[in-house]
Parts: sequence; structure tokens; C-alpha cells
Amino acid sequence: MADLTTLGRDAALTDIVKAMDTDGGVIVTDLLPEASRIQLVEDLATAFDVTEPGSKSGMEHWEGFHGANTRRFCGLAARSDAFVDHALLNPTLLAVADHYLLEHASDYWLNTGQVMAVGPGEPAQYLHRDETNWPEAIADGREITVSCMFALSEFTRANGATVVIPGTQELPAEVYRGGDFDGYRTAYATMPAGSGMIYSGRVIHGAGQNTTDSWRYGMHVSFVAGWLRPEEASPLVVSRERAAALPERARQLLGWGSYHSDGGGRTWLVDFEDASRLFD
Ligand SMILES: O=C(O)CCC(=O)C(=O)O
Repeated sequence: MADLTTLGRDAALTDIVKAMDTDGGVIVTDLLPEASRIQLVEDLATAFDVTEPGSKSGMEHWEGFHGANTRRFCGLAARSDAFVDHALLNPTLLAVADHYLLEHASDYWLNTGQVMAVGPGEPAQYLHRDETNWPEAIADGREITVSCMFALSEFTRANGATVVIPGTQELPAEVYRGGDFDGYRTAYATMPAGSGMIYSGRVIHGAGQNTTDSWRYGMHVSFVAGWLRPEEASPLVVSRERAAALPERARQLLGWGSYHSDGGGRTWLVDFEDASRLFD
């Protein structure tokens, strides 16, 4: 039996939200149609092959976090139409992001689209919350980021399926980096290729240990409140020409649009105008 509630692609938003509110994460099978999963793997194959495992940061903390035998790379919207059409604009994922993020923001944008491929022999990553990226912004009862781990290959307990500690999304707003979560059960996001585990920015989780000889090929996609700065500088990677060819919502999510706070100011403008005007 799966450790987390597992629903089908056509599940009602209310069922997805109910499972997330209970456990902090939910698995949706076939979140990526099979043809688009295959296309994504093909589109990203060159980047996968040329990316050296390990952190590029040169900083001890991030080297540990990223994993010595984990391959990570971003810029996915610049590399793949399938990423834009089926992951960035995934209707189920956007409906969940709308539900949680629009409560405390008038819009949100892409935080990062990132391959997280865990290699053979990689130990488990330390447990953490995604919202820890923004320690200044975390607050009880406020969701600032929502993530999805797409399984581009099958996720098993042996190959490093994401470890989730259900219920920890209710713990107080604090920075969590490692630690034991006594009294909580440990769940593993085991799921077939093409599934996605959608999870709260507040739930404690981390990559599992890979004891196999194969790569666990995951792709993380997360959104963050529009009033916060994302992890990945998407508009510095997706060119204006590329952006012009994308659907309008994809452009906005990638930073080629401005933020209009409810009752506040407008930010990320171009000469006082919404950045989307660049494409008029
Ligand atoms: O690869 C995984 O399963 C999770 C990784 C993760 O949570 C992260 O690097 O932020």
C-alpha cells in the first residue's frame, strides 16, 4: 500500500486538497501524460548527460544538501516545450497552487523547475521544508510555496523516493534543517513514472537513499507567492524571443509579467508598465 494518498489525474481538487491538508503531500498518478514524459526525458537528455553530479556552489552546506551523486539542473522552460505545456502549465498543479497561494498573494510565479536525479549509492538528503528558502517570510498558517516532484522514472523505496513526514506541515513556522521527527510516521513517495507528488512548502521531506545501481530521475516544479523572489532567475534564462513564443500564462509564471498586490503597489515593472506589455 502507498504511504501517501494516491489519486488519479482526474481527481477532484477537493480530494487533492483534503489529502494535502492531512498529510502535507499527495500523489497524483499520470500527472504527466506518457507521451509528454517521454518527450521531456528526450528534451532534457543532453543536459542530463553533461551535468556533473554534485553541487556547483563550492559551499559546504549546499554540497551536502544537493548530494555528491545527485545531478541537478534548471532552465527547463528554455530547453523543453513539453516542460512548459505539461509541467509549468499542468492544470492540476496550477489548481492546487491557486488554492493555496492565492490566499495570501494576488498571484504567484515559478520558483524553480529543476531536475533532481539521485544517483546510485547516494545517501538520504537531510529533511527540510521548502519554505525555508525564505526564512523572513514564513508565518504560521500561511502557505508561500507549493511544490511538485514529478517522477520521470519510477520512484521506489530502494531508489530514493522522496521521504515525507506527514503532518509536519502543521508544525510551527521555523527553519527546519535535519532533525528527528519522533511521534510522526515516515512516508515514501513511491510512484510509477509519470506521477507527481504535490506537496506543501511546510511539510518536512527530503530525497531518500538510493541503494540501487540506477538513477532515480525526478523533476521538481514549485511556485512561490508573487511578492517573494524565486530561487531560479527564470527571465534571465528564458530569452525574450523564447518568451514571446509561449502562452501568456507561461510567460507570466516565468517572470515576464508584473505583480499587482491587492491594495498595495505594483512591482517588477518595466518603466511603470506591466512587463507583459513588452509583448503587445
Ligand atoms: O529529490 C527529492 O526527492 C527531494 C529533494 C528536495 O526536497 C530538495 O532538494 O529540495
